[in-house]
Amino acid sequence: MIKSRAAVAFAPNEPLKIVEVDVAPPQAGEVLVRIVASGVCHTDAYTLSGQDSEGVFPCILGHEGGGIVEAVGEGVTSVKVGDHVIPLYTAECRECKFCKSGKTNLCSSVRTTQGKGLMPDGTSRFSYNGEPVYHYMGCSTFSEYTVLPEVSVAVIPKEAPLEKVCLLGCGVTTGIGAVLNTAKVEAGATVAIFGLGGIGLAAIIGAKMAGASRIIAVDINPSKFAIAEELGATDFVNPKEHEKPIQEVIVDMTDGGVDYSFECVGNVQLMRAALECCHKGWGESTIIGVAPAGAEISTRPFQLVTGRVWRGSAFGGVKGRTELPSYVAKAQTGEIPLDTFITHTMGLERINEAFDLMHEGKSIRTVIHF
Ligand code: NAD
Ligand code: AHE
Ligand code: ZN
Repeated sequence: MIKSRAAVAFAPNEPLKIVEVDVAPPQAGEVLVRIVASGVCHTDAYTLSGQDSEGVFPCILGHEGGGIVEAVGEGVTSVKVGDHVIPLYTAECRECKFCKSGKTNLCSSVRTTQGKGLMPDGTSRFSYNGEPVYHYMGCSTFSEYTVLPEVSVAVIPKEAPLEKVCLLGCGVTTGIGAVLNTAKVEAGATVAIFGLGGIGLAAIIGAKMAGASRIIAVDINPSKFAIAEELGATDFVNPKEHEKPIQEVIVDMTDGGVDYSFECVGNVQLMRAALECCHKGWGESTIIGVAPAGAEISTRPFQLVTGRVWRGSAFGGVKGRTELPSYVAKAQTGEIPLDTFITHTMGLERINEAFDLMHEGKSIRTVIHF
């Protein structure tokens, strides 16, 4: 057992508490990682809000981290002590039906226990005062030390600054990957991006990389438009400034609708708008935002009959162990400008401020340093 400073979510809607938890050693096929830095993603706030059907409390949130391997369990071969890693909430075992399909990044190897806040053997490595504390999304990066399955870490070059490339553990990779891997936006296409947080802004980078001719940035918080423009957005729409439904505004702006849209908020009404602003015959909308458990999407089936396509994307369709090193390389050359996303940095003891800044719309990403 080692001691680890961690931000524990003891119950939904309560501030995280910084306490010293006990961390059990990595078991067979597992690794112990010292977290150097972690971003705070809206999904952490979503789970803390109690709306996640997989939220188990008490737990250690956080899934956008970077760290260094401190110990490995029996039989671990692909990672060694001292390796720099990014934890993966979408594992990549390379052996399951999903990994072998070539059609998805949704590996099934550890997903069932991960959704219950447990390691693959059905137990937790974290405890506090002798009581179990649950894992989160297979990562729990709001802890100085965490334990992960070997298949849930991507090894990256030691030169890459962990306090920046941690953002590739979720938000930045998700937005870029959704555009390039899931939607496969082509050069010259028109794109609308709903929601300009870490995910939507990364989707703008993806659209720019793809050579989109027009990138329409949509947000109800106009303070997000400046960064969107810096990253390549060409048009800016604040739904609050329009009487008409926002899908109609975009259809009017684009001679019948966009080729691709992305919902990066988690609002089911906006998901409908994102689908319905797509062009008849070929427009494709990708849902990235996570809606509350129980929420449902709706539209007239006629929207699909007339050629629009509705898709979804998890972690941008990216297979982490194989593909994250190339994202890190692009961050190293500046092609993925991570600095633009990091609006705030702070120590773990201030982590609740990071959630406040997100809810107030004042941050893109806060990076927590350990
Ligand atoms: P964020 O809070 O940083 O950004 C959300 C943005 O949406 C804000 O700028 C906000 O002003 C804007 N917004 C809110 N309501 C709006 C509306 N009605 N119309 C237009 N804009 C609106 O969040 P984030 O970290 O960028 O995450 C965005 C969503 O993506 C969340 O639902 C998160 O859970 C989800 N997510 C999904 C994946 C995945 O793999 N599918 C990965 C990461 C995050
Ligand atoms: N537990 C949630 C599911 C939330 C969800 O959809 N998560 C995304 C990643 S969000 C990262 O910020 C995802 O990858 N989904 C695919 C998967 O396997 O979880 C709920 O609502 O039940
Ligand atoms: Zn996330």
